Amino acid sequence: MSRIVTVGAAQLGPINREHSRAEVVERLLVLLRQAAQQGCDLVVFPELALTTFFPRWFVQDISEYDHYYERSMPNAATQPLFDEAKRLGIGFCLGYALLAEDGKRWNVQTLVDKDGSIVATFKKVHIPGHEHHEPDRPFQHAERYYFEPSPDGFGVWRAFGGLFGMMICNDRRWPESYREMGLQGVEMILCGYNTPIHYVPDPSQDILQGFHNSLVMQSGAYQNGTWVVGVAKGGVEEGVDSLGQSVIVAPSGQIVAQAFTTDDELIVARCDLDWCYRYKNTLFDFNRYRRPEVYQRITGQRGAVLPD
Ligand code: CDV
Repeated sequence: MSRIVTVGAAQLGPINREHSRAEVVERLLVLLRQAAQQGCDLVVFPELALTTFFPRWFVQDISEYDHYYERSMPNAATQPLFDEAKRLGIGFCLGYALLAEDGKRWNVQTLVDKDGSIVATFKKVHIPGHEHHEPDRPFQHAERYYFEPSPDGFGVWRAFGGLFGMMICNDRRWPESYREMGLQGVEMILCGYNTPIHYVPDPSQDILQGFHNSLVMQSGAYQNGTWVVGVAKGGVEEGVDSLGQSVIVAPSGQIVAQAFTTDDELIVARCDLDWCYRYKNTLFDFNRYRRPEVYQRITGQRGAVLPD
């Protein structure tokens, strides 16, 4: 038996602050059409795929940056993407900043089915960086100023003939993200990211960015018997160099496709969702082997508590 979902990871190169939504959507359409030509059922775009990664700058009055947020999805700027995807019969997953009606600000990804209907909108759970201006940094990572952490956690939804989950960028570094979805039977996790190469709090990690990127997604895939699709916005954006290396990872933990540029680039893989059960039904048979009764610290405490 096999259930094939052909997925495209549509990596983007830089988006600068002067690029309009229309210009960006035109780039997304090019990638969407390439994906359709290559037989994709679904194409995944990066985190904050409609704008530059604006948390690299701090503004005292947050409303000055309201133009970087969407008020609804779809909207006038993204309707052409929804229309073309529906015409081509291809689903997509799109990351963007959302300013909700109640004034809350979220970093989200929306999963859209082949008929143009919205499957789900996921809000980023782990918000990295800092809350306040840190003038000594060469660039800011003020995501904790611009976004709230999701109170909803990690859902899994039925779509494309399988079980789909989402996470956004920093979420991919945390084993809890994958396991929360693994415990709902996830078969494919979609993850957009923007990862600056230079990690200001500890530059010794700069050279390891690519290694850490694949390390976490490969282990998360394997330990939960799931496909993982990681999609970058890479390249030098407004002077900040960001990681490319978008990947499609099999439930074995093997990388089956990887981007080799840091620009707009589509990578494609035919993913058999039934391959997940080689892992879910054997080594990672959760029901048989997990020991939740001895894992209570995982939800009971946040930071490490050292022994006496
Ligand atoms: N956009 C991100 O979440 N970036 C983080 C950086 C700050 C480390 C990441 O985990 O890649």
